Amino acid sequence: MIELPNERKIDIEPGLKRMILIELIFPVVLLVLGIYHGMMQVLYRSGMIHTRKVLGLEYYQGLTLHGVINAIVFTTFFAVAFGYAVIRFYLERPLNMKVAWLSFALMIVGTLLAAAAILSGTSSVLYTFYPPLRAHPAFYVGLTLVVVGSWIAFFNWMPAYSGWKREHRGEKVPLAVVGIFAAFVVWLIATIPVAIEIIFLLLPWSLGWVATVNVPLARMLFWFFGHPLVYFWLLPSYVMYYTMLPKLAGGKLFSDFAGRLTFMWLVLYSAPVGIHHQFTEPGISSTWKFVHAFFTMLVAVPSFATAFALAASMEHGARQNGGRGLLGWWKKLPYIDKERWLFGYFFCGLVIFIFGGVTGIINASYNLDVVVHNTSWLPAHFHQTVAGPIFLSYIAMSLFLVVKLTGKEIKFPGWNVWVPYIWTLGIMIFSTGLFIGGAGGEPRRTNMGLTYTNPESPLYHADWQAAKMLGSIGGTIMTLAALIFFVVFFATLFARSARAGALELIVSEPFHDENVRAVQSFTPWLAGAVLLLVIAYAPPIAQTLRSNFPGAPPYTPDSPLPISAAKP
Ligand code: HAS
Repeated sequence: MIELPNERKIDIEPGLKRMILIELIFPVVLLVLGIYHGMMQVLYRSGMIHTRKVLGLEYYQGLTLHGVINAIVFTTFFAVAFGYAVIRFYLERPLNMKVAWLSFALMIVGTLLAAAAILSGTSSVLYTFYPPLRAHPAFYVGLTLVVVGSWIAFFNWMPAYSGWKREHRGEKVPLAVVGIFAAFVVWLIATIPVAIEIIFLLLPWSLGWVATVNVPLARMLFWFFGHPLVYFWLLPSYVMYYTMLPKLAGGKLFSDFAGRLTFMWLVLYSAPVGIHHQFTEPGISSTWKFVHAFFTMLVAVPSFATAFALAASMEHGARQNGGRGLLGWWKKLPYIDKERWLFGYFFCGLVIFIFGGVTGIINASYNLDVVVHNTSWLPAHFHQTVAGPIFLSYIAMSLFLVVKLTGKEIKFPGWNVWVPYIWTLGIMIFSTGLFIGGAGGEPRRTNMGLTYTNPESPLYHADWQAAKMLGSIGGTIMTLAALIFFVVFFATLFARSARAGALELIVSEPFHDENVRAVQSFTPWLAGAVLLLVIAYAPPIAQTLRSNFPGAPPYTPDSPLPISAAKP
């Protein structure tokens, strides 16, 4: 691989290098299983697989594994590993390795506990673990350990951050570090309510200490976590986009301020929006649904700003590469380039995100959401977000860091450059199918797939069949792209090192290096976030606590539902 100008490398402690590598490789290994179960979903829903058992797993069990591995384990491990790389690289200060290994151990033990609970068939509760679906206590304890482990990693970076600030008074903290801190501030805000949900509601219920659970309260606490969670996923991708994409395109970051504002804005607005997942939930008044819908529109603003800032940065790069004319410069970007292969992954993620973003705005509009809520429209939206920019940038950066840290050469570089394009083709076809089906009322999760596709069944829906087929074709293409990626990743991993490994990141210089003090400190944004959270959540939580909902006993989704019972 040739080196890009301004690529900087530093030698890091062998222990830290080893830990970052394991934190990158372990979730990619699990991802093989996660992607496999994604493929099984589309085949099952299309009616091509005529059994509810896949690899010995029931439908909801496989879906739980798919969601938990891809959306929770892979993302959290990557965010921590990438966080370590960014903090160590930019702040150039040693980190406490004992604390780092403690965080690592908790995350690994937590993952194994949750995996064992899912594989035992006792915890098919999906990645949202909504009650009245009840999991084995090991599932909740496992997820809690993963979260606590990631908190400890974040706390470990704080002394390095404050030490750097002390030594560099008056200087701006590097943009990438601000982005990683924003991600983990959002994560901390998000995980406190879900910790309360697990410790006070789900765990005692799962242990049998109480017979029923307060479902509306549990769901509200879950979405208090669930929406900031998506910005926790997005922020590391934005760090890559703002700090690496411009350089890969051949130019500079159009505006440093745009990046800082985006990160701070997401700290402010990521959390007071969770009720937009609950527009159809009884027991929450329309006032609070409106307040959360309003804040949701505000949380989309930095992504619009990002779209313009990144397009301008790419234009700058393309013009440096000789691009001319109003639109002619688009031809001068390194779309298929074995040296700047990261560009293709980042660019494809952005293209997918245009559609994921637009459909997010649709979901945020109450009247439109009631049409698509709980239909297959939703997985289409979230695959164009979490499986678009996030997945592509995370797998790309995992490969990039493995290559740099081990000093290996990428195997099959000619295949590697096509992965993001094949994935994009697949995801666009897949999502189109799911959008069409969802607009026609096709449910998002169902183990009744066979009956929907069987013309003999009273539940047969002729108008969903084309949509299901599109979903399966797209899903198969996505799996093909993932397979190629796995071949490249593991072949590279097992290859011989070509040189000594070092920590390297691509660093874009700013074109406009604005010095706006308002975006240089977390404190006012964090204070604003707490205030908005109190405004947005105190009244609806009080409302839910006052309401007299009966508690719910547990329900197991994979308990056999006789097909005949579905006859009208
Ligand atoms: Fe969402 C549901 C609203 C963003 C993930 N979302 C979900 C769920 C997930 C998810 C997982 O209001 C399902 C949860 C479940 O299981 O039930 N979402 C939004 C809004 C945004 C948004 C307003 N979502 C995300 C992101 C996610 C994510 C990001 C993952 C990381 N979402 C909702 C709502 C629901 C929902 C409702 C609940 C619905 C229901 O009924 O349950 C916004 O943040 C989106 C803003 C984004 C943009 C796009 C900017 C575009 C960019 C690309 C520029 C491209 C360039 C390339 C430069 C405005 C930055 C140019 C190239 C060319 C070729 C032109």
